[in-house]
Amino acid sequence: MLSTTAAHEPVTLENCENEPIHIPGAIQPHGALLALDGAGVVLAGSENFTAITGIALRAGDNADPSLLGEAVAELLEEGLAATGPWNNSVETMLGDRLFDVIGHTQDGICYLEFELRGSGIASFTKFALYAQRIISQVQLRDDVDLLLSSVTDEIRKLTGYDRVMAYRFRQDLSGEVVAESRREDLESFLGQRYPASDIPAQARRLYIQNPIRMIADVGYRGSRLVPDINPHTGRPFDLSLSTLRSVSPIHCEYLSNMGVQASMSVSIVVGGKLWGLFACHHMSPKTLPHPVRMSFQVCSHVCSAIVERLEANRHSEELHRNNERRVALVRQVRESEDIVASLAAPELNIASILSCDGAAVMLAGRQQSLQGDFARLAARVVSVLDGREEDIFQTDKWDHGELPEDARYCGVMAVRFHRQESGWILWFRLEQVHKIRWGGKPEKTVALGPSGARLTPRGSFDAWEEVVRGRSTPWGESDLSVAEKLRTDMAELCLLRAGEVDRMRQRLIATLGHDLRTPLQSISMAASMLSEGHSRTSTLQEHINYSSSRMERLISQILEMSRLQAGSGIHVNPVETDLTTLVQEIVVETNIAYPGFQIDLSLQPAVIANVDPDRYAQMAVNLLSNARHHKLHGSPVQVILEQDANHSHLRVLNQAAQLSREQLEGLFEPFRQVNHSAERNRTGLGIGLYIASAIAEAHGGSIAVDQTGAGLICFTVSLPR
Ligand code: BLA
Repeated sequence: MLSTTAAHEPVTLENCENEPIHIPGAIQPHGALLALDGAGVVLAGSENFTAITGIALRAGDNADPSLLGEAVAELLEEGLAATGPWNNSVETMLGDRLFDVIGHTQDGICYLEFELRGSGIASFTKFALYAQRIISQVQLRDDVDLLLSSVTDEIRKLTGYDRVMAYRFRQDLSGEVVAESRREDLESFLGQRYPASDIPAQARRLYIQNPIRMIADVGYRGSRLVPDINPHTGRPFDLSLSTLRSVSPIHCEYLSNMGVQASMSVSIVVGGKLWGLFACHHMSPKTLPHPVRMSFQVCSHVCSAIVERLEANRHSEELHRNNERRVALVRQVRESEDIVASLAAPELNIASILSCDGAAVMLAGRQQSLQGDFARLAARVVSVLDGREEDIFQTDKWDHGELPEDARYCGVMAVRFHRQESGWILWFRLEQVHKIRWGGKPEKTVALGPSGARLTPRGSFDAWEEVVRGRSTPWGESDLSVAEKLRTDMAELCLLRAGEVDRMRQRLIATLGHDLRTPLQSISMAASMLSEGHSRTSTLQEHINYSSSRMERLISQILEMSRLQAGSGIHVNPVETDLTTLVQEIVVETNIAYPGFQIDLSLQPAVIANVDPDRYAQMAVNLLSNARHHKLHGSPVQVILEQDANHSHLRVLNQAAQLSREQLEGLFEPFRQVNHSAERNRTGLGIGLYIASAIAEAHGGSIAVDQTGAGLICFTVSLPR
């Protein structure tokens, strides 16, 4: 065996991937090779060329048709005439022996490879029939694993290898034997894992260019190309597409450590990427004739196409399902003022759009968790991610280090949708302790191998079980795609809201200028009267108190408003509250503040619910204030409190001017009253109902308005108890 690295630095643990396997300068000796330039002049031939083919041709000779025989001469002529990439083959007798002559072009060089057809090969009709059967069978399968296992069975019948495996690459490029058909006396490799470095990157890349690799006898002595440098270019010959290419000696060593004498593999390419391999082993030397290899390749192609279809179907079904939920979630958020609360709403939320064991949303210092309390975990993750550039992050092995109780959540996916306000959506997955059956201990060792003191592939392939901790189920492509899309949607929504906030702010400033002027004027007037020694001090005091509390109310509404508009919502602290008493107190206070304002009460006794009492009071006050301003002159306001199994209902009714449906719907939008109410609400900004609806929403409840034909308008707040 030749060391393919003779002209290069020796292969070590570090440079395994640097071995230039495409330019070994030699071929396997079960065939012979000729490289010709565009004029049909021999650039190089394998040392064994004449011995194998009986044709006397050397570098520098013109490839005379009379020497090559008619069939090969025609093949060569076709190859030389080809303008683009070309390959073809013929079956021909050279002397008294049957050959497959396989031609291809690369970099303007025409390569002819002569493979001796062994004796005792069954009729090719049989192989064609096998291939046909495999293809018709695989088309019926709708499950990738079943498909691969029936194909490995059939391929073993087709090719006669002792072991045929379907080897599937995982995300980390390690591989797993997912289907196997083997000679009965051989131990099974099914389910075993092999590290990525067993098939280094350049070897994987080569599979995309050239789907087949056959090693006829791992103990071979390679046959050199003479010369091994192209005299026209001064560069070695690129044998990437050759069928006889001499393979990596390290890999041969690996196979013989496994007890394997001959191997063959065919790539399974899905979506342009190397998805897996059919890998065959034989315990004695074995050459698979070119036509059978081609049947194998066709089967593998069909199989790849079906795997691609099945995977694409699965992927698109999953994506479709998750996307539908995502679209609904975004709609829900769009219709709500409170981004955080609506992303974490009870029914439809971030945890329902992809599979996870918990989720959290953070925005402007607010946090809400789903399926557990993730406040601390989320804060920690975000503190790490906030400093980074990227807006999307995922891992299946987050190391929580000093937070042992959180360490179980090692799957983290995070998307940032708001940079300034640190808006993040996070999903968590629990640790999945699992076992991997490695085909031998995955460490590489440096030892004295047949090719000297250097890295040797491991000598033992005894299955070795590794218990993997600190890992979750990895996030899949469709998880990532849904998360990415949600991020974009939310970022857009925030941008849109920012624009709205800007417009709102301008209107607010204009309104403020007007509304704050009145109480300010009263105060300064009262103050100047006081300083002039006015006698009715108590009335003036009252005046000042009234005006400054109005200002306070305006200012607190503005603050509330800007928080709501920033999307950070209203924060509530629910505690068990006696609503009957609370509403009663509010009504009494209102009566004191507005003598003559008639309120008819109908309160069900002992309505108890989990609410934030301050917020609830604020909401009730806003509703009463709205009723007071818009009721028809002289008509009373009715307040009803009742409950059913799950909800408390607060109703505020008053007789009012008939409103259109559109006006009714607009009542909860800020500033609407400013726009179309003739009689301006002179004490507020017209955002009382807007805030009331945000409070109801923050409690997980709702607010509704209705008007009967008789003009009776009814606001109903329903909160879960
Ligand atoms: C190539 N390694 C390969 C190939 C396979 C494997 C299938 C393709 C060639 C072939 O079909 O034989 C790996 N074979 C496996 C595995 C199983 C199997 C995992 O049967 C499991 C049952 N390999 C090493 C180390 C190096 C290495 C340490 O273990 C490098 C220092 C290299 N493997 C290596 C190289 C090739 C290879 C360079 C390409 C061989 C070539 O095409 O020249």
